[in-house]
Amino acid sequence: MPESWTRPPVPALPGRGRPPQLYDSSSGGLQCSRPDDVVARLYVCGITPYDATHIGHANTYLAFDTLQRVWLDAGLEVRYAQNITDVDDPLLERAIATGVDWRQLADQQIQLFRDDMSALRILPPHDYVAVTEVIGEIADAVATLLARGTAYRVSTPDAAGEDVYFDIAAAGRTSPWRLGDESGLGRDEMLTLSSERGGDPDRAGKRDPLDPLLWRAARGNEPSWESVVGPGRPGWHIECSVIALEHLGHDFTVQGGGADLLFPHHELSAGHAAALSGHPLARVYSHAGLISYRGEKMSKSLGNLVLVSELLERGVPAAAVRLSLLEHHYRQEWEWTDEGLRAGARRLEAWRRIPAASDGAVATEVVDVMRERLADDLDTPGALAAVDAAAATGTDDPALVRTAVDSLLGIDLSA
Ligand code: 5CA
Ligand code: ZN
Repeated sequence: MPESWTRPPVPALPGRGRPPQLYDSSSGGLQCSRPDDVVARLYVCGITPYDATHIGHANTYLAFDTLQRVWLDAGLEVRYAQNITDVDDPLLERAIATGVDWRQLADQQIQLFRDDMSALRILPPHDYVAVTEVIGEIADAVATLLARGTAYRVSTPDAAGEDVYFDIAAAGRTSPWRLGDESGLGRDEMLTLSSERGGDPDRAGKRDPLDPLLWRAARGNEPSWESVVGPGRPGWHIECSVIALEHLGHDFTVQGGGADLLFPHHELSAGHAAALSGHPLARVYSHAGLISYRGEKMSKSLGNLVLVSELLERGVPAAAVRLSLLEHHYRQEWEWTDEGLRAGARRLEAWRRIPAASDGAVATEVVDVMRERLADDLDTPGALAAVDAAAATGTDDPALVRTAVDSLLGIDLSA
């Protein structure tokens, strides 16, 4: 397993917060994220390693970092798993377009991502799993789905091999999962999103245009592995189902990612997992809003990227980047601006000088408000406002406020 990255210390606060209510895409409302036992289990979809780490990526991982901090403050333990999509079409296409070996590109970008996550003091996953490490396990899962009749083979266009597809209708009959339960989307919207986001609704020979690829038979110069289902490589959604089930089990507490993953990726990885385990994948399906830049979603394909590493190279403090993201609620969709970054830097300076004032804000009350706001669907703007007020009036215990800022918001004001 690749190393994840440096774990920042999380200081304990006096007293205890509570597990947050979280917006759940599946039920369309708030759900309590309290696990049945003392361990909260979290899976967040990791990067496809090229064009890392842009501000959109950072915002999504920061949202689930905040969730973990609130869980820890509630006295829970956290088990956190994340994948790396280190073999997939977009990565291979980028490697070819730039004349770089795909493995080298992936390794270099994974290292950059780790360094950026460390600098931003994002809590690392306990299990950080690259797809290329678990090809055998994924092929076994595809073989199981074939044996159960929830997958089928389709000849490749040159008839030299067979791809394997997931049978959505069969899975809907034989598992607790139903297409649409997570995203709530209608079929037409699903078809549009499927073709925009890596699916192939027009592929001939499929039982349903929405059936997703589980295994891509070896072709030409593409990387491929020998396996129980023939030579090839995994489809996209199955990697997250297999890695999540292996490291977290089924019915885990929260499945997370950016809102662009709601459909098809999260809906279908939940479908694969349910067809394999007979149980729902997770309790809560949580999605962070997408960040845009210059009028469009920040994305690799559009090329309108603001990279964390470039900001850090320019001398911007990582804590200022963090604050400029936390100023927005994690589900909000918003546009990155230089002014927003400057506001984060100003706030950081003000927070570093929170004055002692016996008639100022009562620090224990500041902590209570921060806890209350974060328990309400991770309302970071509300938590920031409580600290802003203390910074403006001073507080009877600046050290306690600084500890709360470190523990709950991940910002070390002494640094
Ligand atoms: N490897 C897959 C997930 S299995 C993937 O989506 N990789 S990614 O590199 O494209 O994105 C990594 C994470 O950042 C995902 O959770 C994705 O939803 C999120 N993300 C990507 N673009 C943005 C954006 N503009 N704003 C917020 N989050 C984003
Ligand atoms: Zn994923």
